[in-house]
Amino acid sequence: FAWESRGDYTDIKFEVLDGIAKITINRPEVRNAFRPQTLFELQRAFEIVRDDPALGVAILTGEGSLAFCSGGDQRIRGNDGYIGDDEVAQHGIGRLNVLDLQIQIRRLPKPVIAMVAGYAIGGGHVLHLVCDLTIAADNARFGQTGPRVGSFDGGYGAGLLARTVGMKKAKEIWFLCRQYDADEALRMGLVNTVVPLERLEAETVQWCREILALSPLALRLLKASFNAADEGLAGIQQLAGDATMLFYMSDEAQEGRDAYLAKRSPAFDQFPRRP
Ligand code: 1HA
Repeated sequence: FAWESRGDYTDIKFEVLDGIAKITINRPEVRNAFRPQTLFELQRAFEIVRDDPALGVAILTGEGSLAFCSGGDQRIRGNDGYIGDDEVAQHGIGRLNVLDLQIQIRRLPKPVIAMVAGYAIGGGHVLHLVCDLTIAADNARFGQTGPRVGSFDGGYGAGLLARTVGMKKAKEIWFLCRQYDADEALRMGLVNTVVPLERLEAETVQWCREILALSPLALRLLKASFNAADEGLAGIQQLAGDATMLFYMSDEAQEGRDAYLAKRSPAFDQFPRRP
């Protein structure tokens, strides 16, 4: 595929093609483990995906075929989080900023597909989990390691996993820290499909193209609806925000605005009180 590179990043690659954004974690020497900088760059890229009306779907992936992402870079894990080289880190303060990225992916009003070759492990496993769909290569391996390395993600990592594969299986995954191959992941509903490694990108792009042929607003409202109950008031806020956007597009809402600006009483009588 003729991906067109966008922006200037050190830890990721951001590319686009015909309405598809491809965001690649680019630290293959550590199985695409992330550091704070990686996550800041991912957030910047996803912000662009959200804001660019020409982009309708995003792929999140890892560089190379050995790993999607192996979670937090344990070499720079301090005693309170992951320590980068930014201003905050100069004070010896660590971050857990993958949590911000998780929320951003969940809230992004466009579908996000995890394209997984090799390991999706630890915090990297949670990243595929928060994506809307996951397409796995036949060499993919999934698992959590938290209790082995002294960590846990009791938020989406635990709760969303239980909603995805069921409570018993989610507890097994977290309590035993085993690895699961692509077929096992497919059987437990953790991924949408499994394809030969050499077909991974072609298949993922095909799924993206099918999505791009569909109504953007319908997809947006569906994603918000799927997530709303689990997000509590923030989920209701997102859905209600979409309702507000649609309402703004109506004559009725525009009458309210126009009347205010014209300093006259709004003429809402012309609009039906619907059953
Ligand atoms: O739980 C959280 C959080 C929870 C709440 C809030 C925020 C959180 C943020 C992060 C996390 C976490 O991600 S905790 C979990 C951290 N990750 C892990 O425990 C996975 C560690 N890695 C592995 O288990 C394995 O490397 C692997 C199964 C992914 C791949 O195994 P493989 O193919 O045998 O390769 P391996 O030789 O182990 O790794 C290749 C190189 O990459 C090694 O470096 P080298 O010896 O060549 O110098 C290895 O050390 C490095 N590497 C791999 N993963 C990481 C890593 N280096 C740093 N951090 C890593 N995560």
